[in-house]
Amino acid sequence: MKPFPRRLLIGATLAAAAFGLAACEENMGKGPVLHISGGQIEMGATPDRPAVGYFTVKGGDAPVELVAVSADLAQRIEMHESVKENGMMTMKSLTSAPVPARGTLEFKQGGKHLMIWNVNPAAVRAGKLSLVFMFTNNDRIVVDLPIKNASTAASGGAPMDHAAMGHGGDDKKAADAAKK
Ligand SMILES: [Cu+2]
Repeated sequence: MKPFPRRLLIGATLAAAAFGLAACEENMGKGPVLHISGGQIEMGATPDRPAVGYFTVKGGDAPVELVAVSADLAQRIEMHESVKENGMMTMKSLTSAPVPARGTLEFKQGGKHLMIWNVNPAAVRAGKLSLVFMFTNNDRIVVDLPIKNASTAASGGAPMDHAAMGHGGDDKKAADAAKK
C-alpha cells in the first residue's frame, strides 16, 4: 500500500487552517480564479516602433487591480489607454487597471493596451514573450503571449506592402503623377 502523498497532506492542512474546509472545497471546485485568458503581442511596423500587447484578464472572487506588467526580454513596458479628448484620440499612461470580481479586464485595440519597447530578438525568434502580470493582491501571473509580426499581420508577408503602409498619401500622389 502506498503512503498518502505528503505534499497533499500539508496543502490540505494549510488550506483548512487558513480558510476553513468549506471555503477551501468551494474554491477548489468551481470558484473563479484570477487568470489571463489569452492575448497577443504585435510587433511595431518598424524596429524602432514599440510593440503593442493585448490580453484578457478574468477576475477571481475578489476585485483586484493590475498594477504592472514586466518582461525579462523587453526593455520597458507601459500600460496605456487610448482616449478621445476634444474629438482627438490620445494615449494616457495607466498606473493600474481594475479587474472586477468574477469580471473581465480587456486590453484591446482602441482601448487599453501595453506598449513594449525593444523586445529581445530571441523572444521574436521564439515567437513568444513571457510576461509577468502583477496585481494588488500580490498575485504574480506569468504568461507567454504569442508575438505577431506587424508586416505579416497587415499584408500577408509581402515586404513591398509593408513599406507602403505608412505612406499611403505619397504613393497615391506618385501613382497619380505617373498616370499623367
Ligand atoms: Cu500606447
